[in-house]
Amino acid sequence: MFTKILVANRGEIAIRVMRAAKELGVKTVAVYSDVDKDAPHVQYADEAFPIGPAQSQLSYLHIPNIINAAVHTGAEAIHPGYGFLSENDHFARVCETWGLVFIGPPATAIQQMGIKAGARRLMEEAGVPVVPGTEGTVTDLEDAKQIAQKIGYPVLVKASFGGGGRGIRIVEDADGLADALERASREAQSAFGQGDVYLEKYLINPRHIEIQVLADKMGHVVTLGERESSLQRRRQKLLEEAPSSGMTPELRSAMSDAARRAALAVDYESAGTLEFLLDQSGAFYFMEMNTRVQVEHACTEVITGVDIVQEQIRIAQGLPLSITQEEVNFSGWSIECRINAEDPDKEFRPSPGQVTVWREPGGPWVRVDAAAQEGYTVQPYYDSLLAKVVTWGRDRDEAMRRMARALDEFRVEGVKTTIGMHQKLMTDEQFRRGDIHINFLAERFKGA
Ligand code: MV4
Repeated sequence: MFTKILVANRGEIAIRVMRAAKELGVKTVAVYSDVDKDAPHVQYADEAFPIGPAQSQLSYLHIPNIINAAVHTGAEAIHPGYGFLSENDHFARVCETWGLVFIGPPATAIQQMGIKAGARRLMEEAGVPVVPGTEGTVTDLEDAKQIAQKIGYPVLVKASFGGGGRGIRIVEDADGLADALERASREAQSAFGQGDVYLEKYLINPRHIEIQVLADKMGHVVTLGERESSLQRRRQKLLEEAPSSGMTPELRSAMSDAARRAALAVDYESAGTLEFLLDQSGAFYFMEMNTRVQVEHACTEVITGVDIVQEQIRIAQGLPLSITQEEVNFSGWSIECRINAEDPDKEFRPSPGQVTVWREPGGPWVRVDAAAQEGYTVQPYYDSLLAKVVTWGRDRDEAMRRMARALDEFRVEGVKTTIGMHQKLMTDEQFRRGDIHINFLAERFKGA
């Protein structure tokens, strides 16, 4: 085992990674920006090293400062968490150059999946269903028109370097195509420094279902079932669950097979997630692959008993997966609510400030991954996630009742949070029926 690893992140995920390391007997190094000197993740770590001023660009995203911290503290490996440098193939390579193990996939896999138009082609070649659309990027308006005509409107223009929903445009008819292509490309160029775009058929109210995979250096790939993450608002996921209420054993098996083929096609290692769209006819399509541990990984941990972060650390060391596919068992249901410091009365704008009261829920089958405490100041510089509340139940109904109880116990004062919105959701008839899709939350909470 490693003796010491550095966690290049902050907040709840930094603590989550350190907990995994601690159970494996591995020492941890936290890094912190000026405003995070006394943050919970710093207090949790065995040691801590400063990496610069508050702005992420100058600290948590500043590769030289992070490498310097690892070299100075004698860490052997770096776990990037999610966000920040987690899907930066250049960072993964720099780590290698310095003799540091990047706890994540090979740089080549990050890169291949990061180029969306290329990933589509790769997946198609690997026998993974993709949404009908262009083969590679669009360069010619006439070609684009022909393809759009063939697949049928509405179509989506997507940026090849986008992700998370940035650089996307819906086109209703042929008249809007030229303008959409030009705008999307310009937007992508300025946001990602790369203007390539491609076309896909626009699916109406699909569900968003993702498959968790683990892959080791020996070529073993294990799938841990699906999570449903349709409940999002403006590209921000708010609630996830596992399994999905829209799933059948046959569909799970088909999607898991596709996920396994996808991972093998890019020689994947570590934990990864295949994102699919499931349309109303029951057909599923590859959307993108997240080459990192995700916020909602906890849902899968709760119903499988597999510690996904520990597996990542083991895999990075060259150890085989601790479980085989046959040993993966699913038990019951899990729901995760993201508690963000956001104001529901102000269109969920971030609500930074000092937390004056903080009392976390507890009791049977309630997991709270958080990095706040009384007196903690929510910074405007970073993500607004304060805590994840994950409940387990023998079935979906029990998991939801338990979540309602847990949310009721949660006391946060000083900043506005999404707790109230989640409480409303727990009693929402349509949600309770599992009748959801990616536009459900926007429709349900119009303007609030
Ligand atoms: C789509 C789609 C419908 N049809 N692609 C949004 C995030 C980006 N990574 C891909 N996204 C979408 N791609 C086709 N062909 C709808 C979305 C989408 C979405 C997907 C998953 C979860 C939430 C979403 C919210 C709006 C749009």
